[in-house]
Amino acid sequence: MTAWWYNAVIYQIYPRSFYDANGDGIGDLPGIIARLDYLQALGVDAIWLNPVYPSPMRDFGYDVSDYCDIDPVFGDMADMQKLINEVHRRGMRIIMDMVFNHTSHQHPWFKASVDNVAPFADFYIWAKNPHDVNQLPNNWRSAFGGSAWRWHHKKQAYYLHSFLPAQPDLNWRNPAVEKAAFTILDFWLARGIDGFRFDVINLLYKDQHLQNNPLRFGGIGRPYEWQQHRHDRNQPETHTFLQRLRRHLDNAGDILSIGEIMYDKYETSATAASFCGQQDELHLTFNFELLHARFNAQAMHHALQRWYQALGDNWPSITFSNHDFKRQISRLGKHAQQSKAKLLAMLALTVKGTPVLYYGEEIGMAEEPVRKREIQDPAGQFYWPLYKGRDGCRRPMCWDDSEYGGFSAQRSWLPISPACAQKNVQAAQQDNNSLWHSYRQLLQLRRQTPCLHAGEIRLLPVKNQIFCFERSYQGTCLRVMLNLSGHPQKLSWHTQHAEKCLYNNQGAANNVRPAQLNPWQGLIFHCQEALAQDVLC
Ligand code: TEU
Ligand code: CA
Repeated sequence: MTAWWYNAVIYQIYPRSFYDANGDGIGDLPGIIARLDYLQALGVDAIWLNPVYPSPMRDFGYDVSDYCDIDPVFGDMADMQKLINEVHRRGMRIIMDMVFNHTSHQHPWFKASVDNVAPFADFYIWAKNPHDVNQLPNNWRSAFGGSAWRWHHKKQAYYLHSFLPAQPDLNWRNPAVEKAAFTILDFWLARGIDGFRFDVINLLYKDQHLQNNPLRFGGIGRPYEWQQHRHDRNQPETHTFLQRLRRHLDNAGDILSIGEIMYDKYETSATAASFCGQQDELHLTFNFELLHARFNAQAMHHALQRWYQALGDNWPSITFSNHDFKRQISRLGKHAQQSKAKLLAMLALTVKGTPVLYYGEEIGMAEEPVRKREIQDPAGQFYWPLYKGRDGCRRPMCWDDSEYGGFSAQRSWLPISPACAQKNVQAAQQDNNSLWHSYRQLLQLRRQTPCLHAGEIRLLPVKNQIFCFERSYQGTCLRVMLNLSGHPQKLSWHTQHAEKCLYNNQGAANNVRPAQLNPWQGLIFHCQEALAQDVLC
């Protein structure tokens, strides 16, 4: 039996911003339930929710204070159970976010750890410099600014926080932590959850001796990036832990584990791939190299080729957006955004791998930074104006052109984007030429065409800015040709055979053997396997 996620398309929902059912300005679980029919009609197979657990919301849910409940702002356990059931009733799946590197400082474990209550005293990473208590234990830095250490007066020790001081890091060298984590997984599995997205999973283990990270001379960006993260990430123990995690989940059934691997621009997606192991660690990991790749044929080709090579027999995930990065359409340059977005949708949904889409991507929601006084993201508050934070990609979903974007009955937690008046679900559904219709058609085509989700892939050399690849499966061969340029590009296509066009992102699919591709045009053809070798796009 093939695991469910091989041929699935996952849709990421940022729950605060999807749909507000009770009119308090914040999205919630009943809101997601109310929009499941929309997602089913769009044609996605699974949803991934960012954290919805009780939380003081310093990092909007990535600071969990109880892993086995729902924050009242989103609803309650009954709403969650209803959501799980309603998702399943539609033949869809649901993935929860698991934040195991750290908890909230409000979590009872942390409070008990501070008070040295057994068995929690060593649940977190506490340290003291033996020579001088006034000195930080080492030079590690927090991703959200400043030192990664904070002095705790009551405990008379420093604790480690890789993110906010309100997010103390758990001590994974303590076996009781792993045990507690598996109990949490079991809690959600018993309620029908189909998979987990594991937050910054390569950060769980830190160097046992807390050695200083080597500096990175000439580093750019945040001071966090001015050092090599040799001792606060990617420790060998992570791999053996992930093997235990994999066995635990596989024993529980057909459960997906997809890991977020934190790596910087000095590393490649091979780092992310390494946490899939020999198909015995995570099922999938995210590849941010693809997300940051320039929008041209060569860059896409390289990024994908590197990803596939690094993965070997492991299965790829494909993603171009999430809740941490600038929205994809705004990374494509100002010119011809809609045409480029259609092409990128085609790429994401036809290359080999499990696509993970981000809410609003299907209507081309753009990045819209908020004003300084409206900033909610702690990273934006700390680094502004050097870095404006992640609010710009977390604005409420645009459902219609009404005052609050059809998202809520009142002012929302982040302002509704002014662009909602034009770009919204209702308008997109009414316009046959919209990006939304491209997504829907592609999702349908993918579902009906096993070759597009299960097929092997062969990337062809880039020529004339055309990104070209073939998918093959059980005797079927499909050739996808994408013109990633604003110019018409000639095709040197050697076959004499007329071939059936399956999809054309610029109109009807009846254009057999064209001599050229229009600017930003993408086509999918049936090809004959025997011809594959001598075909060059
Ligand atoms: O993100 C990891 C992470 O630190 C970066 O992607 C971060 O968002 C970037 O450096 C910007 O500063 C994960 C979650 O996806 C993110 O939302 C959380 O804030 C973070 O972990 C902490 O849990
Ligand atoms: Ca609400």
